[in-house]
Amino acid sequence: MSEYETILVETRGRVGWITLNRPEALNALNSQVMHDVVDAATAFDADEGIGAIVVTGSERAFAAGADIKEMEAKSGLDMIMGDHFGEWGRFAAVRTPVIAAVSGYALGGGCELAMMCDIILAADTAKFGQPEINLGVIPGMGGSQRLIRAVGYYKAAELVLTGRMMDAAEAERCGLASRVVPASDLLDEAQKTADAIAAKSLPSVYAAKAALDAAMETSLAEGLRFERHVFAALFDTADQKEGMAAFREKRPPQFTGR
Ligand code: CO8
Repeated sequence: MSEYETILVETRGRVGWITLNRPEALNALNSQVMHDVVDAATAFDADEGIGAIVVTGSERAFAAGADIKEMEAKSGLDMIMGDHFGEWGRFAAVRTPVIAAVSGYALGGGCELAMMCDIILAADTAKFGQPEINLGVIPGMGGSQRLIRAVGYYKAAELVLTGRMMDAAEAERCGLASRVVPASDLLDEAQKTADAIAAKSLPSVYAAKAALDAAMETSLAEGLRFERHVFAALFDTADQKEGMAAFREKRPPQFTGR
């Protein structure tokens, strides 16, 4: 895999790691970070040897938002015509499950990047927020939409309208963080969680993620229909036969991703 300017990329077992690496700007998400993260994530997504992806930052900051200095001088037309930040949609669309391992600040675009992931593991030092209102704007990478789906209208409205930060315990209580762990354990826990996912049957993992995504995007009736079709389709995989035979034979399954 090629070298990147703003991220570090490595593979640990069947897990692809993307570490945001702009310490001088608390990992603020400029266009280069977006290109790098999207490129690395889509490359991992295309690799059958990768069963899960972890995105993380530094101890001090997962990401302190979109890069304010890059955006400051732009006009509304620049933002629309340049499709500024539009590429993040390709990150949200990867089929491989993505774990955000969040330590320190996850603000604005940083919180929104975490919410594009499937699991948010938070260090006890994590701080989440949508402070764009303090800059005279609003969330622009999904914050007003995904936060409501995660925590409900009233909590999301309070955070988006006041710009208040919440700590990891509050984020877990309200359903934004999947789990909170001591900061010193964050990366190990992320690897363990990713290993557990990567050990499953790849077709069923993709199907589970697609069904979960459908729940966020469609009506209950449509989502249930989608789930039923995908559930049925998995019965044509070798891994379904292997998984159920292994249960009957009281042994661990040997999945092949077929
Ligand atoms: N952008 C650019 N630079 C940043 C950012 C940022 N978001 N956050 C921090 N930095 C820089 C600082 O400017 C500083 O650099 P320098 O030393 O050169 O001045 C360096 O990082 C360290 O930051 P601080 O000195 O401020 O560190 P503190 O520990 O004092 O404070 C905070 C940490 C509280 C995180 C503070 O840096 C802060 O408030 N940052 C901004 C948080 C914010 O407002 N985020 C939202 C940004 S807007 C956004 O995300 C919109 C997303 C949608 C866009 C979609 C467009 C279509």
